[in-house]
Formats: sequence, C-alpha cells, structure tokens
Amino acid sequence: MTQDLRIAMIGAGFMGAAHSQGWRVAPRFFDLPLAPRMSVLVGRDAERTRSAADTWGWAESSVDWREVIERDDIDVVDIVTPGDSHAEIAIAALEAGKHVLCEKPLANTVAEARRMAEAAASARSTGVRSMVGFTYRRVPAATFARDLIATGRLGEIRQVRAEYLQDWLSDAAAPLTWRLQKERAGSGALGDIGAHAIDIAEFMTGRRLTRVAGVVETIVSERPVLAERAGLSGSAGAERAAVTVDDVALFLGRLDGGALASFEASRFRTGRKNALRVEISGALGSLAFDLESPNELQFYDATAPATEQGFRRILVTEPEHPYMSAWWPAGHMIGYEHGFSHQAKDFVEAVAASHDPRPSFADGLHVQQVLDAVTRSSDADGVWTGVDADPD
Ligand code: SOE
Repeated sequence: MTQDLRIAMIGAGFMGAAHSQGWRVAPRFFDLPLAPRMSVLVGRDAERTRSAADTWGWAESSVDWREVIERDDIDVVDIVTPGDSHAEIAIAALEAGKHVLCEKPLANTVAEARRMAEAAASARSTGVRSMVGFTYRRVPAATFARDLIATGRLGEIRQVRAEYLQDWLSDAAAPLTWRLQKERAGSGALGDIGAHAIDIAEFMTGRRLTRVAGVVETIVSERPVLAERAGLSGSAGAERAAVTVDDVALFLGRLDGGALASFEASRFRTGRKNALRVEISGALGSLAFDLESPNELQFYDATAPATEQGFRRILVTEPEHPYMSAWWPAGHMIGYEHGFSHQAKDFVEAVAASHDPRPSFADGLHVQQVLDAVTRSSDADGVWTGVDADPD
C-alpha cells in the first residue's frame, strides 16, 4: 500500500484554491510513489476556512499555523500566504522537520530569502525537502521549450525577451488590495509577475541573470481601500490610501554566457490578461511561448531550407510531451490549473526519491536578488547593477 504524505496548507485565498486543485487531482492522474493527503487547511477566519476546506477537499481546518506545523501527523507544509509571512512560516516548518512548498516570490526581501535558503540547506542534511512555487515552469509547453533548448535546437542563445502583462489594475478606481502594499507583498508587478518572467527565462535557457538595468514606476499612487474581496480585486470603499508598490517594471539583463535579455512586468497593459510571454533567439532558431495560448509553442528552425522557413506552431498536446501522457488522448488540450498538479507530482516524487526538487529555495533567493538589483538600478536612474550572488 502506498504510504501517505500528509499535507497542511497555510493560506486560503486564490492560490490556496489553485494548490488544493493540484493536490486533489495529481494522484488521480499520475501514479505517485506517495499518496498526498489533504489533512489541514489553515486560514485566518475560522468560519471561512472551514467552508473553504469543505469546498476544496481538506479533512480539517484550523486558524493556528504554529500548532499545525508542530503536529506529528503532518509531513508537508504548503505556504500560499502573502509574502510577509513566508519566511516565518517556512523557517518554523523546516525546523519542525516538515518538507516545504512555498509560493513565489520566495520572500519580500533578500534578507528573508537568504534566511529561508539557509534554513532549507540545513534541513536538507536531515532529509527535509523544499521548493518554490514557480508553477509556470510546469506548463508542458514551457517545459518542452526548456528541453528543446537543452538539446541544442536553438544553438547558442543570443537574445531573450520575457514579459508578464496583465491589466486588472488599469482602472484607477480598482481597490487597494494586499498586492498593492509593500509591507505585505514586498513589491508590485515586479515581484508578483516579473518574478515569473525571470524564473521562466532562466529555466528555459539554463542561464542566470548577472546584471540588470531598469526602471520601476507607480502609475496610480492612491486608490480606494478594499471593501469586499472578489478574485484578485473586489469592491471599493469610500476611504483612500497610498499604493506603496510599483505598477510597472521594465529592465534589461545580461545572462551568464553573454546573452542579452529584456523584461517587462505590468498590471496596466490594457487587453493583456495573463500574458506571460517569452521569446528566445539562438543561432539555429527561435522559440516563443505565450501563457494565453498555453498548449502551443512557436518554433522557427533557421536550419530549414530558405524556402521553407517561418515560425510554425507546435501543439504541445501529445503523450510524448512533458506531463501530457497522464491527461487526455493525444491532441486534447489542458489549462491553467494543470500546472499545479504537475507541481504537486514533481514535489511528491522528489520527497519519495530523496532528491532536491527545483526551483529550490536557493533558486528563489537568486530571483529575489534579481528583483532587488532591479529596484536598486531604478533608484540609481537605471544604472547597470550587479545581481549579488550567494553560493548555492
Ligand atoms: C496576480 O497578479 C497573479 O495571480 C499572481 O500572483 C500569480 O503568481 C500569477 O500566477 C497570476 O497572477
């Protein structure tokens, strides 16, 4: 009989729903070496958390994460709270001997991320695993892009363009939620969605950013405070308060190996809903991925005869593609939520096999260092700024 892996999830918002879906569905489609058990959901409000636990499939609910992470019948702590509590919960969970999955960005500051990476490194020596939830790496088309690049199909990588564009804040009357408060979220578009663009560009190319030059800007500096939450946003109250994070971040980057990269993160790009787009150009060809068309990749083969060249669409829906054999018959597409099942599957497999899953907390610390370097560059009027590097 497969041994159980008992999970406590801390946080009961939008990401809580997405991770719940991942834990619930993964064992029904993938043959996992351990059986994930959705044991306890932890939230702030007892009634709302109990109701969410029932809806999403958790056996119990609680409002006391400290008590839950000390329990002997919990093996994994999954953190889906706003960034201001990641470090405290993750470090306590690692010290309690629990495997930890933590949502991105890893923390709100480099100092917090470094403490988390250090805690993960010492817990590793006792067999405790940790991972950051950069879920989009696990969209099959994104994973397949990485595989194509790793096998040399693009040749030497020369240029990368990565952007994550949304528009849910373009209305100046949209209310101020925690994602617009520096003390809760750490930063704005830069950390919330720019972090995904950084991670996916580095994941696909296998290269890391070493220097950046950029600008971050707040377009709407004051908003009505939130009255009632709905999705990412909600209804506005009468009171107004200052937005303390960036709305837009634009930056250039230099990857190790020499390639140049450009990045954009914005929640003001009217008409762009969830456009995480990456285009990578190499000596032998190019690849383009767009999360708004998640089942496809655009591929340009520069070695084809001149008369046959042009971008072509690869439908990443075949059983030979990463993760796809577990889902539907060949040719059938999947969506946003499947990345969370792939994340759950990879995490469970890593725990069972006693190997370290990626992205690690060290990877999360590196992304935090990039975010920090972009902010420092912007403060210095866009000057090129080195990304501090911690030893892995
Ligand atoms: C909101 O901008 C958000 O939900 C991010 O917080 C997520 O990380 C991203 O996956 C989608 O957009």
